[in-house]
Amino acid sequence: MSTLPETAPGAEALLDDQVDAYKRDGFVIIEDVLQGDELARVQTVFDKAQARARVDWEAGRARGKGVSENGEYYASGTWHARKYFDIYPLHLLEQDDAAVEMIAHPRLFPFLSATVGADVQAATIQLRVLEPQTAADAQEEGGYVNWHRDHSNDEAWRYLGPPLNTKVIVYLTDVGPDDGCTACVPGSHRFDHRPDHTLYKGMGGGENQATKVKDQRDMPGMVAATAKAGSAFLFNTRLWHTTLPNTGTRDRWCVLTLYCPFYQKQPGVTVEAAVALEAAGQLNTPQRRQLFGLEPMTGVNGFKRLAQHSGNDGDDRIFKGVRPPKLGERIGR
Ligand SMILES: O=C(O)CCC(=O)C(=O)O
Repeated sequence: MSTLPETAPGAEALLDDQVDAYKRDGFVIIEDVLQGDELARVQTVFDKAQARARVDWEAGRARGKGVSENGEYYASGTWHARKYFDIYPLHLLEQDDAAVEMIAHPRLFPFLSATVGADVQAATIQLRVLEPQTAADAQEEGGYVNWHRDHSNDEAWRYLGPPLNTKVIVYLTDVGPDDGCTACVPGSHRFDHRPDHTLYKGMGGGENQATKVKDQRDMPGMVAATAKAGSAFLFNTRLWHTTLPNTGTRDRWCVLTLYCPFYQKQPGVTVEAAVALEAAGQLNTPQRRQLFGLEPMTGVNGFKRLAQHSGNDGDDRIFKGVRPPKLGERIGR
């Protein structure tokens, strides 16, 4: 496990700068979240997990279907698609503690806490392999995902408080401008409208690319977020973003984790991972326990999970949707 000091010299000022940039631009890049041996360990287990998932993906693709026969990846809420596939998260996390640490990493946690809130936890965890495409394919279809924003329904949060969600993409391969690079429009999290995905190339389920007249790079104000392996792109999910074509020579590997407040429900795949990691004794720090959804670090759990519900209506925290005035404090009966 990494042992970064809780507050390294200058850490507070750096965090303030990052939060200011995030509010202004809608994203920040944190370099070298994973480095050295820690990065190598995560890359090694990612390679093993992707080799296993790839068999299903290729078999499905050969049959013209994107879903494995036993339905596992589909049923677990992950995806197989034409140009990329996702790995079932536990298949990575169970292999090496460094992968668990990546989700609750001390280089990410202060920022997540300062943006999403002190009760931040992980929602979706997607481990994605994006294949290279030919120049002709890139020309015709663009990158694997079109210009979009993930969420647009957090109006109240836009001006009044932290964003409901921060998404973090940790890259496990170097990503240059032609390697399936994520791109965004700085400040677009504050726009009232969405990007016009009918105009710009880039894949979106079932969309006809032939009618799209503009290249993804024609989007005004766009910047390409090139990154070294181990670095992370963290963004407000209202931010307009896309993925540019991967015309490089190798797969792009990344881990996309959506972070949310503790009161939100986690998807089944994350709960499955949390249960297995808890049984293996790996949720062994307050940060990990919170981020995997077991209990908030503040001690008292103001937002009990269904399994912890006493059956008493006065004990209900989830359905009333109430937040205590101060995290960790009980809500009055
Ligand atoms: O893979 C990427 O570069 C971006 C992924 C994305 O668009 C998303 O998670 O919403």
